[in-house]
Amino acid sequence: DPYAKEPKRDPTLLVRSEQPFTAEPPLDILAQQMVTPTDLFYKRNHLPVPSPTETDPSAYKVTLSVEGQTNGISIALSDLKKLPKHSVMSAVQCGGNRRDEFSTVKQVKGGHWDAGAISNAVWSGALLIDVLESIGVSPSDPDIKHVEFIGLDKDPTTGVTYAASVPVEMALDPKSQVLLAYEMNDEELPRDHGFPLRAVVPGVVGARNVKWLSQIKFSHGECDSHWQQSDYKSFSPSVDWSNVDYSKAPAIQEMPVTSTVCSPLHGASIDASAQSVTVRGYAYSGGGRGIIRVDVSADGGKTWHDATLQTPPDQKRNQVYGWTLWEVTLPLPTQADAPGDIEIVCKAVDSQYNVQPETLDSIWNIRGLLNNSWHRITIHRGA
Ligand code: MTE
Ligand code: MO
Repeated sequence: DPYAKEPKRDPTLLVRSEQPFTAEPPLDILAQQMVTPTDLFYKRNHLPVPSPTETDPSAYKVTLSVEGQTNGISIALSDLKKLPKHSVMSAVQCGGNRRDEFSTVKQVKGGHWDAGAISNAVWSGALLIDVLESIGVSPSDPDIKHVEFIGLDKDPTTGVTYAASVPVEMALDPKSQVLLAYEMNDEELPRDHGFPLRAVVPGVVGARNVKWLSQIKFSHGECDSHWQQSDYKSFSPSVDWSNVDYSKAPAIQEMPVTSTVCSPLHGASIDASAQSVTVRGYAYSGGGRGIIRVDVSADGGKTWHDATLQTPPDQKRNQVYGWTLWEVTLPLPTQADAPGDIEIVCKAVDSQYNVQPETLDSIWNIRGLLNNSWHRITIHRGA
């Protein structure tokens, strides 16, 4: 049984799949802290977690190669740890976060996700650019266009390994702070998050943050894995499984601006006489774009209230990789105007004034990816 040696997990997590393991934290807990406690960080494995023998840190190494240049140079984990330790706060978000909402429009294919397939952590490790310098590899050849990250986790039937790539100019830009991370929130990486080493690509969709990292390849072409070529791409709402052409869409990298109401929870009841409610949530945008505003409405978007933002500390403009938490005391419509259910809506604005689309059906796509439409929840006035 390839799943016999899976790690223990926190029972607070809402499990979306047991094998491979996929789980998200309850939203009201998720938005309580800037840094998500490691046990509660969402988990998305496509394959069994590699065994402790395969990931023995004393023998662990990662191989680097440049297409047309080297046969590969291996660096031991212990040597990576001798390089300067760099830390970056970065949210990781799955491209399928908020997938379940799409099914209210039309069925989508993919695992279940509410809005908790995102979490925020401080990652520490060696900068990819420092690693290259330390071994004297410089992929300056203009034909090198991509960096492939290859994991150790294997499909038990096909033997296929998880892998993904990012554009090379982004990976080598010092502002990107691409890390070979061996720590998460100041502790060694847990098994579910890639122990003992993972790629952290700040500002980029979860799928490229390859866990159990074993090889890095500088290549002419993009990674040819299923997850790069035939998944994690989005299409027009009119494209269906009979006419989809995966070669026509680019792989998702930076994700669009999004926000979510995390508390109260959808379906919660409030006091019948309440005149306001405290609403909290997260907001995030990819590519290092910070959040400059979150608007919240209790009347379907006729009137909006500015939330107070808690932005990630010490991050420079266009290098804002952590998420933003927000909170607002939202005045409620009178009982005469809204006697029963109240809909709460939020939308965020990022530093480049990108905004979220209002409707879900306008961005519907077959795999249910990139749902950044206005987030809506309903609460009830108590009896
Ligand atoms: N890396 C490996 N080796 N195997 C995987 O299945 N899943 C990817 C990415 N890296 C995956 C991986 C996906 S789709 C996501 S969303 C993130 O890891 C999830 O990271 P987390 O489990 O640390 O939250
Ligand atoms: Mo993902």
